Amino acid sequence: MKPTEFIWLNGEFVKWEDATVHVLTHGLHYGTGVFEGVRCYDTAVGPAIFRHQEHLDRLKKSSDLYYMDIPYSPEQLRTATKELIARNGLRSCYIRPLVFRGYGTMGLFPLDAPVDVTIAAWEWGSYLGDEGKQKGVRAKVSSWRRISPDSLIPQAKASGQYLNSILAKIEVHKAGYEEAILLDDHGHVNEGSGENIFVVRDGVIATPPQTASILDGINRRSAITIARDLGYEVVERNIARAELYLADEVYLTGTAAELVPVREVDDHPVGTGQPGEVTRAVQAAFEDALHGRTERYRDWLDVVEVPARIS
Ligand code: PPE
Repeated sequence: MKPTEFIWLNGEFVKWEDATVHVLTHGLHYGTGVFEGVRCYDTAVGPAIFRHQEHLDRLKKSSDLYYMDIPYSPEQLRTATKELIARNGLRSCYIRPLVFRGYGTMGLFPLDAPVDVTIAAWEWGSYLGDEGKQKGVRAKVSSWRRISPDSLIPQAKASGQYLNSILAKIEVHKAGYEEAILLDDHGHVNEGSGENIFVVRDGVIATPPQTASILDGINRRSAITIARDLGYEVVERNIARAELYLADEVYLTGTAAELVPVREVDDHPVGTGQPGEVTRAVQAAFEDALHGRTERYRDWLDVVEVPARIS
């Protein structure tokens, strides 16, 4: 991780190394936090945050679902994020807002614990590697099922819920694969450990529906819009595990990962074993949108005003 100068913590810009918490912080013990992963790109109109408002809205919804009142409005967080990027002199970065139960009480009743908020931003390259983005990654179906809606809230981006993704990630990593694919409690294909999933068969793109236990990915939505704008048919439906092996193409989307082709699942090559035509077309248009190169998706960008450097 490449440190920057400042982190925003409860309304103030503090030095990176001073953004610390007490060891008895509630969220550290019970995972009582919600977060976002957001990216900012260096575009022709300046550093621009991709679909910032949607990320702020999801942060608010995740917080509400876990009964945490964020003591700042989405607009205040939006302004703070932009100022953080400018103050750190960043042009492109990954942004991590986190809302968590802080220090003061212990035990499972959390409503008396304070709610702390922090935003960090730093340069973070390709999540699954540059080569993965180009040539595709090798994935394995994890033996861990995606969290069930009977036990947690899959649509919330909550810290504690990520222990599920972490178990899946460790399992496949130890087995020599780059990414995990999780099935849901019905045995349907659900997600990657930190990405939504798309399967292409006979030119039609399919992705698990909102009624599955997916995280409602912002890049999932963008990739659906882009694929439809390119003229592809996109359907939201349940996907059987075997379809991963029979698919012509498979790809993943997420903020950290962006759009990554999957070239193998469980040692079966996907299609030709190389990123296919549909994946390449959607990936190229998606990259253009992220980097602000497409007028049509210009309103997905929240441009950061960078002050002239004072020397
Ligand atoms: N599913 C999960 C479980 C998930 O964590 C993410 C994002 C997605 C789908 C895609 O959502 P979206 O980014 O809105 O398109 N994962 C974040 C955290 C990754 C991490 O390692 O931390 C991310 O990509 O920022």
